[in-house]
Order: sequence, then C-alpha cells, then structure tokens
Amino acid sequence: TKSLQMMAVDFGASSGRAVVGHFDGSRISIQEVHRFENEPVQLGERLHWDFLRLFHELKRGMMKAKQQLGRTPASIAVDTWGVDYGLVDPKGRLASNPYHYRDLRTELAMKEAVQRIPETELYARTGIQSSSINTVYQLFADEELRLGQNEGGLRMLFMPDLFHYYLSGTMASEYTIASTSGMLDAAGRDWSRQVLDALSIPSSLLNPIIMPGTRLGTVRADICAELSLDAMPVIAAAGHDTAAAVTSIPATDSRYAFISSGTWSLMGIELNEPILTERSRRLLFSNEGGTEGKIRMLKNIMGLWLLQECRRTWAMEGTELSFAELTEMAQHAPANASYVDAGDAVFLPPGNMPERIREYCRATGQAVPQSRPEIVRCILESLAFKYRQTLDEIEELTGERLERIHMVGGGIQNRLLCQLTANVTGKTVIAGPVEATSIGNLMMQAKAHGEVGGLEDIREVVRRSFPPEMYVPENASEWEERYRTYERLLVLQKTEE
Ligand code: ADP
Ligand code: LRH
Repeated sequence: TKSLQMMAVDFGASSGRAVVGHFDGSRISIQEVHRFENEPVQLGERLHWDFLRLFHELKRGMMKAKQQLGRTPASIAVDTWGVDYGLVDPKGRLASNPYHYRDLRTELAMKEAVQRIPETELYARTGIQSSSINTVYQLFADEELRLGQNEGGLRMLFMPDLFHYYLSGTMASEYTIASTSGMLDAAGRDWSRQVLDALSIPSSLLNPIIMPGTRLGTVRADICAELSLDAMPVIAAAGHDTAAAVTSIPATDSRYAFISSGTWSLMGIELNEPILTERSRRLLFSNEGGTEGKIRMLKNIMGLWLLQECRRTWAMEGTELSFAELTEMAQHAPANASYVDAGDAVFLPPGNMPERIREYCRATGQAVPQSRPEIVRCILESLAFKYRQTLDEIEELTGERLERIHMVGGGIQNRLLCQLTANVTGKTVIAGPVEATSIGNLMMQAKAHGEVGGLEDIREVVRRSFPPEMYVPENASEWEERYRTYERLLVLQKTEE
C-alpha cells in the first residue's frame, strides 16, 4: 500500500472544516487545516446559504491543505448537510442563490403537494419522513420552474454536487445526498418517475445518479492556477455528511444504533433494504442511502440546533457563551422535569428559541424553565429522552434488541449529553470519533483509490486510529421513572393518533 495524503471538506449547517488525512494502509490520521462559520443570510423574505462565501472558504481550505502537506493532495471530496441544492443555467452560471432548508416557503407547498400525491404513497416509494425541508417540497414550491417545465434548461445540483461542479466542471448527482431529497425510489435507488410526474417536477432538472466513491474528474485548470495546485482528482465520496459519518462508525457488529450528533441528531440503524411500512411512516423514520449499498434507516431529531439557537439569542442579548460553558451550566442545574419533544417541527425555524421552549412547556402544562441553566438542562434531557423513544421504536420496527449506541460528530463533545443518553436508554454509549464525517469522506476517497476494501475494513481502520470513549448507564431506575413521565406527557397521545 502506498501512503495517501488526501483532503476532505465538510460543510455542516453551523460550521465547515477542511482537513487533510494521511492513510498509511492501516491507520488514518487527520489534521484540520481550516475551519469557518456557516452563517445563513436572511435576504428580504427569504433565508439563504451564502454559497459564494462557502466556495471561497473551500478554496482557502485547498490552499492551506497544500501549504500543510507541501504538495497537492492526492484527491479532494466535499460533503454537506442534506436536502439543499443550487440551480445552474446552461452556461454554467448559478441561476439563484441556494435557499436554506429552514426557509418557510415550503410550508404551503407541502400541503399542496400532498393533495397531488398522498403522503402514504410518497413514503411507500421514497421512504423519507414527511418534512417541509425535503427537496421535493422545495422544488414543488418553485412554481416558475414547475409550471414552466424548466424552459430555462436549468440543472439542479445538491450542495456537494454543486461544489464538485464548480471545482471540476462535472455534473452528477451522488446517491447518498440525492437520497435525502424525497425523490428517489428507496428500493430501486434511482429517481422515482412516479413522484416526479405526480408533482410535475421536470426531469430535465436532474442528473444521473452515481454511487459513492466515483471519480468525477480533476480540479479545473483556472482553480489550479489560482491556488498553485497540480492537477488534483475530485471524488464524489459520500456527499451527504450523515452518510459519511455512518461510514466511519467504529462498530464491530450490527447490534447497535447510531446517533450522528451535530446541528441535527440523526439516530438510526444500517440495513440492507429499506423499511417502507405504514408504521415506520407514522413513526417518522427515513430510509436514506448509505455507502456500500446500505440503507440508513434513521430519524431526524431537532438536535443541538435547540442549543445553538438559544446561544445565538443569548448572544444577541449581550451574553456570549461557549458550548463548553453552556454544558457546564446545565451540569449543575437541577434535573427540572420539564421536557420538549425534540422531534417537533415547531422548533425548525430560527428565532427566539428560549421563549419557544418556555411556550412549549407552558402549552403542555409543565413547569416553565426560567433561567438559562434550566433551559439548557431541559434541552439536553429532552434530547436524551427522544433518543430513548427512538431506540424503542427502532427495536419495535426491526424486532431486534440493540446492545449499544454509537455516538459520533461534534455533539459528542457535550459529555453530559453522552452520559444522559446512556442513563436514559440503559445502553452503553460508545462515543467517537468527533470528526466522523471528514473521516468517512476520506476513507471513501481511499476506497476510490483502491487502497481499502469495504465497510468492514473501513471501520477497522477507524477503530484502530481513533479509540472511542465509553459511557456506562448510571442511576438506571431513577431515569426509567423520569422517562415514564416524559412518555405519558409527550409520546403516548401522539403515537396513538
Ligand atoms: P454541524 O456539522 O451540524 O455543523 P458539528 O458536528 O460541528 O455540527 O457539531 C456542532 C455541535 O457540537 C454544536 O451545536 C455544539 O452543541 C457541539 N459542541 C461543539 N463544541 C463543543 C464543546 N466544546 N463542548 C460541548 N459541545 C460542543
Ligand atoms: C445533518 C443533515 C441531516 C439532514 C439535515 C438537513 O447535517 O445532513 O442528515 O439531512 O442535515
């Protein structure tokens, strides 16, 4: 095996990073060379990502990677958050700035769309949980495009595909990111004709699906010149950040659930085929595409977004608090026994999160958390309870008992949340790696270079390279009691609907 030095750029919904990875055939080591904020921009009525700035950060990352290594990396791949896209015109120009999935224009569109194709049918075909963020509703909301049947000859590129296009000039839709759209046939792993036709979404917008680990081309000559790089291959590794993260879970068998913890918490299991039942639809599980032919059956949980938004509100009120400080605050707050449903779409849009949490507690007849520590405590406990609920649901859907929970992503730096998760689920939590997404991205590049085998080999490399941390359940019976309260309050009425 030759020694490979590659680079990955991982765009999360809250921050992005460029890392270089060194794979020697047995272990991989990574080094962050560039990190940047990813702040959305409200422009008039609409919420957008700042694509131009993000592309600029990508180039800065490439420049720093070269400086770090003293030479051009062997390849590059980009991964991003799910569902969002850009539209490119026939001359290759960005036709409009990409929208943020938290933009509210889709709410109405979603209601109209399900008049055309029932949610039950949408789910039976695509296996994607009903949510206003789904690409399918975003495209349906674009009436000009839909009713004009794409007269302008635009092409839709998901965010990682869009970055890859402007890097390499090659247009393609990588499977894992396309699978978040709600427009792929989950079992057939290709665009769903029926869904597109029912919603009059022009198929001329779409690109062929390619599988993770496909080489797209090389970085364009003008970018190489701008950054003084030699020719560098661009690889579609695993375009969806969550798919990349799941690829690098250091598991030894399949008796585990994963939680990919960042802005969102994505909790689920890996399967060979999707579960497309009425029960899994009602429980809001998605079947997204994984690497190596796998399906990620998972639930999108609001996640640390709740905390990020509180932090932003408090900063605007004049108190800047780090995530470490926020966690510390909650550590000493009493367990307050007020909870929110961390799956509830009311928490999706940005804006005054502390007040929305208070309002939720008020409306559900609970004590209203007042202080900041109480609010943070409420968020973290509510997340842990949601994980417990989701775990029970996964066990119900599969009829199998799971033994462990693997947690990965930036959110595992919140050690209180990892411990609470162990306590409330009664399962051992295995936490790590923090940079699972970048590592998964890099390992899929190594796969494309022919330097590593399948998933099992990749996971063995990750285990060897990043020993995880264990959290053992504490005070199980006390937490079981609390969970029963949560269940009576927030779970039972809903699941019996
Ligand atoms: P994304 O990829 O969605 O942008 P990350 O995987 O980078 O998200 O994770 C970001 C989250 O990690 C933050 O919302 C924050 O709650 C958590 N986090 C980051 N650093 C720390 C820290 N030092 N202590 C506790 N939590 C942290
Ligand atoms: C997490 C994530 C998640 C969802 C959301 C939109 O970063 O990719 O899996 O798709 O973003």
